[in-house]
Amino acid sequence: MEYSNLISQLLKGHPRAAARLITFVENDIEAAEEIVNSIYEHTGNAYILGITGAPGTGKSTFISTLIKIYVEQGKKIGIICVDPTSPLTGGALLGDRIRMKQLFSIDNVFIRSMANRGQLGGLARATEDVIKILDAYGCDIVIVETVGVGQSEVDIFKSAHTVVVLLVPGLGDDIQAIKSGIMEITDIFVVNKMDLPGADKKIAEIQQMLEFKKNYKYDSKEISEKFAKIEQWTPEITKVNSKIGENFDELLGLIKKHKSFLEESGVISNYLKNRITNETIQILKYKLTEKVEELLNSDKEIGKYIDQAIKKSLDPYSMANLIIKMLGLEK
Ligand SMILES: Nc1nc2c(ncn2[C@@H]2O[C@H](COP(=O)(O)OP(=O)(O)OP(=O)(O)O)[C@@H](O)[C@H]2O)c(=O)[nH]1
Ligand SMILES: [Mg+2]
Repeated sequence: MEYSNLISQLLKGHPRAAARLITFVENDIEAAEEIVNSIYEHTGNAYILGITGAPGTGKSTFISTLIKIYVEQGKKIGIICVDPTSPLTGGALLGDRIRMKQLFSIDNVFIRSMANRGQLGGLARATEDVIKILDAYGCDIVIVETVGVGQSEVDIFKSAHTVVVLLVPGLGDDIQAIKSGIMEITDIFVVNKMDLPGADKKIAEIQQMLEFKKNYKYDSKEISEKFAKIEQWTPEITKVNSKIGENFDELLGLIKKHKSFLEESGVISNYLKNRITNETIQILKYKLTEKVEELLNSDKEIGKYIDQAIKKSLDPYSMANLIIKMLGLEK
């Protein structure tokens, strides 16, 4: 098999093999398929932390401090910086990467940036594959960092065991900046920059927001089934100073508490079910779209439908239903 050499190096913990395999899964879905097929049985050991926050809330500083503590504990860490808004790997992320790499030895910390450069099957699919590679590589913890915007993040965070959202003292703009879908899957709110005035006020604002949300968020059956964890877990709120590592003991305690909750409540099995379902949907969306596009470009029958649609004797919904029938997918 084409990738077997690289995969055996990956499983032995060679960072260059990890880097190369990641490039393959980002750029080539057939490669992704082959690679994931081979490494899948070696995954499932990493704890996945999703971290988000509006620009400037201190994500990079926070993550650096977190990595430092985990590395001191002897853990191997993978960091995936996802920027769904940037057409290219952003300068800021790249700067962070260089700074972080200077801070840590390459053996224990693996950092990778991903941006939305037309990845096949979407960013969530690619991120999920990169998580698997870092898992098989032997990372104890994989941190997925994103900026606080967009639906793709909600999809990305469906892979995370624990979702941490950073906010800062001051006006509530940062709360506004986080999409409501993210709020609903947040396990721990962290008010960063606790050294600045207003940290406790921000904590009170978050509490208030959660109270307000509690009244309607569980009404949505779809959401509660998708994220059963939110029914049983009340999001924790804490404050830290990422610059000097103040109050990180408490934060780490909360992450541990959430991990124990997942395991002891049995919600972990629901999490796994959701994660696998979500991932499969991402892959299917890509594969089915590809199949349909193939059909649209090659099949004469469909050419006729398109002509009919132009003449207004067939509408696009009816045409889509006909295509579903042609694919043998009708109920
Ligand atoms: N006072 C104070 N400043 C902090 C703290 N954490 C981070 N900062 C500062 O806040 C600024 C932004 O921090 P970053 O870590 O770059 O924030 P970020 O969220 O990664 O920013 P983007 O990558 O641009 O989205 C920097 O000047 C940090 O030094 C903190 O706990 N207290
Ligand atoms: Mg940053």
